[in-house]
Amino acid sequence: MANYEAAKAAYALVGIDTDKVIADLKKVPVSLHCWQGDDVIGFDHDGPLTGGIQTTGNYPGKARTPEELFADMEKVLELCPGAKKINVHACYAIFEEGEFVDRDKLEPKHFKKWVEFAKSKGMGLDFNPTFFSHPMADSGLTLASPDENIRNFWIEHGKACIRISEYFAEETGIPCVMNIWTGDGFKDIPADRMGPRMRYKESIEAILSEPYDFNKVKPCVESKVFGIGVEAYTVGSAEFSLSFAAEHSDKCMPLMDNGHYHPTEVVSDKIPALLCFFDEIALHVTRGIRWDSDHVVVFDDETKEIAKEIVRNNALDRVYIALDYFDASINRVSAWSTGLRSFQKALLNAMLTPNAMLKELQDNSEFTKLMAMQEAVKCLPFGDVWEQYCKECDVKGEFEWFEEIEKYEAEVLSKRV
Ligand code: RNT
Ligand code: ZN
Repeated sequence: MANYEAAKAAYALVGIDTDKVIADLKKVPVSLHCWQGDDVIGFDHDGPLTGGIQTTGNYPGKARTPEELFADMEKVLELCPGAKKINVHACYAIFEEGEFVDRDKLEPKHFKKWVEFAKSKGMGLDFNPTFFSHPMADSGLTLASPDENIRNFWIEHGKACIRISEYFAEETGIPCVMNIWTGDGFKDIPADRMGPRMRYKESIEAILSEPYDFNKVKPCVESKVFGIGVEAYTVGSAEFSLSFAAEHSDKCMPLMDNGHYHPTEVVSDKIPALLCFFDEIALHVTRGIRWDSDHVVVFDDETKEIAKEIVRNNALDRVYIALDYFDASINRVSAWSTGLRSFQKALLNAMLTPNAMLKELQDNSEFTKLMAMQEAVKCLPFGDVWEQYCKECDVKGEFEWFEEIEKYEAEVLSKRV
């Protein structure tokens, strides 16, 4: 408490009201991806994860059933401060005993348990059609396939997902972001790069022809540079996806995943570029080490910079923030919580930055002082405000929450054999 009072005074000197920042941050939703809990497997198939993405590691205790996944997510929610949404993938459909329908036939009722879970916590839901880990995706092409049957199957899946997204929005009263990502591409040099892209364009347009209210359902297209086994060519490249979203900005938006660019490109710089043209954009926050490795998000420089670009451009209500990482080599509940807590820290750090003062220095070309002040800001007592934020959110502090993980592992996860 004394620490917080001292921190509050230190921030007041640079014009920041820490009480207001804490109150404001409590309202910013971050979407928590359900797929960290079971290595992106889901409940509708027995096969492996495909589509150019991979989890590595074999840490014991992964969730095998909806009940286990819900229990694990509940633990994460309890350990992390701030407002949350839950991000569900279509392969996490929950069927009745003995029931099964394929992805093109999914209905809202298959996600009723997700709605109940979200409603019980006052949270919204986001959604994703699953265009991978399925026999109809085995050729490496789904919406871009030259085979009309395959394309139509996946178009029907996309349309079903729009209906499910609308159901989520209506049930929770909170808009549902529905992200379209496929791993469509080729391992080696293609003979035709444009044909698949034209088919992809028409297929996504066909999905978006399903009627929906854009105030409730927010479809996005996620671009990518390459995937494992799909190194030479990706249909939904950056230029393709951005152009698609621009041409259809009345009914969809672009989604940037910060693992999906060349290693020296940064999404933090792309956020303000896109905000000049799009009313709303969406993000997948991840941490790529050398490639789109989807390591757990930590409180590192680029994560901080991403949050800063959202906050200092006053775009907290224009950027839909979702997490997207999966580590199977460590305790999954801890991985989940570390990532969410880290992004919360990045948001808090951005909101505690004297952005107006720094901007003025830039606009006045006072670059020497700007550098000195940016370094000085790094020494403000951020940690004390973070502890206060956790306390106000009824969540354990930085050196306490891990005890809960150890307890949960001993009592719950280790018994899953
Ligand atoms: C893959 C994309 C995509 C997936 C999820 C599971 O590279 O980032 O968003 O991670 O759909
Ligand atoms: Zn992603």
